[in-house]
Amino acid sequence: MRKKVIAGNWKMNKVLTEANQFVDDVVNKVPANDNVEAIVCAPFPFLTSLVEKTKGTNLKVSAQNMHFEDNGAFTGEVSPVMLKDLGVTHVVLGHSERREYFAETDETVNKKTKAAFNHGLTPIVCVGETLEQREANETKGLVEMQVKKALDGLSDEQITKTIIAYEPVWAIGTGKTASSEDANEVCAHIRNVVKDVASDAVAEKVVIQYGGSVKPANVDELLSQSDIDGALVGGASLEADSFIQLVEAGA
Ligand code: G2H
Repeated sequence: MRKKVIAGNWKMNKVLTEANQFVDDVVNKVPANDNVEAIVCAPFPFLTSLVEKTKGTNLKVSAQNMHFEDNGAFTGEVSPVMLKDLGVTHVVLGHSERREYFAETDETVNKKTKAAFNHGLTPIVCVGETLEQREANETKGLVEMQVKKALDGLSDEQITKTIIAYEPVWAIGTGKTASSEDANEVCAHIRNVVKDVASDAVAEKVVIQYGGSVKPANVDELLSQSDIDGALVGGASLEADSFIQLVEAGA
């Protein structure tokens, strides 16, 4: 049985006091069982504090992006070495907002995924189609290409540990959720792609999340699907109560 991974992606929200308060509110409510893993994906300035607060608890802390180089003349960037040194465990890579506004490409996502593993970080790799691509019937082909490029050159062991988040761009922050059947169909397709590039055994183990307007009201239905192993949640992860409801749904 694959565990459910619930990750709250705060995006560019909160200030430090709010971030600290959120973790204080939820940290002891995360169920201590192997069925669910709970992660907060926080902005860089909060990571040190949140790692400190979550030490020895069941709540993990993720960054929302990083550069692929270890260090050097890259003004404004944050490296995997820095994240690992802080005690961060996960990093979101290739989110559609990074692809759209910050020129993230499949090539940089692949470099970052490799860099994450080189430094012992677990990547949460985001893929997904735009509305135009969905309407042109390109969803599966596009997602397949994104997954193949992101995982290119990784070992089977690394692919097993990668978390893949399927986030249809048209469902992000719009209140529109893919139907659970549609979301599951694409997640199942992603699992088949993993079979192709790795093996049946790897595909059976890899965690595939759905993201895009997930909330307490629709999470049960999404998580009940055969190939949806968790959720990457934006808006509904900002409030402590709502985040904990989502985590409990996965437990
Ligand atoms: C998709 C998701 C979190 P939201 O971006 O990554 O955000 O739940 O607000 O659609």
